[in-house]
Amino acid sequence: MKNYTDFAGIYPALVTPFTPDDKINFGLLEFLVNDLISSGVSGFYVGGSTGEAFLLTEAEREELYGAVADMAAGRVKLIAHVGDVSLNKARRYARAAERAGYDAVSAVTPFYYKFSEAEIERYYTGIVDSTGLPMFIYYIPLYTGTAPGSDLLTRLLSDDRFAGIKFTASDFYKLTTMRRLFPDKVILNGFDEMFLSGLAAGASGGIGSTYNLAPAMFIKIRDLFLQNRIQEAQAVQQKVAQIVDTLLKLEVMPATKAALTLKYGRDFGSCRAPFKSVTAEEMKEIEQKIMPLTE
Ligand code: MN9
Repeated sequence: MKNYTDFAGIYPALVTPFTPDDKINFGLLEFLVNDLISSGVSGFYVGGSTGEAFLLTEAEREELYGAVADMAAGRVKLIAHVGDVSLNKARRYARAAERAGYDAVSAVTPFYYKFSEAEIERYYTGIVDSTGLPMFIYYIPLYTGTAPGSDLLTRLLSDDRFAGIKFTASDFYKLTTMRRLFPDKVILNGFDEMFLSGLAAGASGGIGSTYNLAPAMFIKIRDLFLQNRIQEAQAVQQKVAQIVDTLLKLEVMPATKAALTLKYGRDFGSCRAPFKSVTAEEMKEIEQKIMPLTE
């Protein structure tokens, strides 16, 4: 079995900043990428839920992969999220990521239609057949409405081309089982507010939206966990949970961008419609409740 443990680590699910005229703000993205790399992140998860993948055009999504690869310039690992409801589109995105020099791809399960597990299997094997890149299954039943069972996950992960799972769920029993069955694969925790719990269940790191804003807190939680300093890790995790409380209350995607705008004093823009815009009053709430907690 191929060993993927060098993918362990901390990966911001990169936001996609937009200009006031709704174009990708590549200048600001480069600034963010550089700042996060200097904070010590292990890599980036590009074009995921947080990156508003499904609100980008096909051309924008492919351009984004190439742009982030140029910005990162080999300094950190890169995982491209290539998931789509269409297998053919997902394959095209995967090929674009491979051309851009990515280390791995990842994909949500195909959504909207009630695809059978056989169809989901066809989708994942279809994507991995289209490139030489390893795959991280993006397990996020809350958004896709689909929770591939342990049997399907086991079948997929038994294939050497599967590197692991981006596990965005609180079913830590399942995470524990996958960890036991596949010690050489990498499970990356998805819910930031439960990061430490994910590590305790066997995750080797995480991918998250809040990492854009407070990368050091996640690096610290993982370092403390690895040093068995659990109470100190819990204290940082408690602060993260409070940050996420406010982000969830105000809506995670728009509120995360608004917090970045406050943090850097540069305009990350709104999320694309139909996402809401953050009001001045909500901005104040972010400033008062989130910013003092970030480290
Ligand atoms: O990438 C993110 N999940 C989604 C992972 O965007 C669906 C998380 O970082 C959450 O945004 C965060 C808040 O629930 O944990």
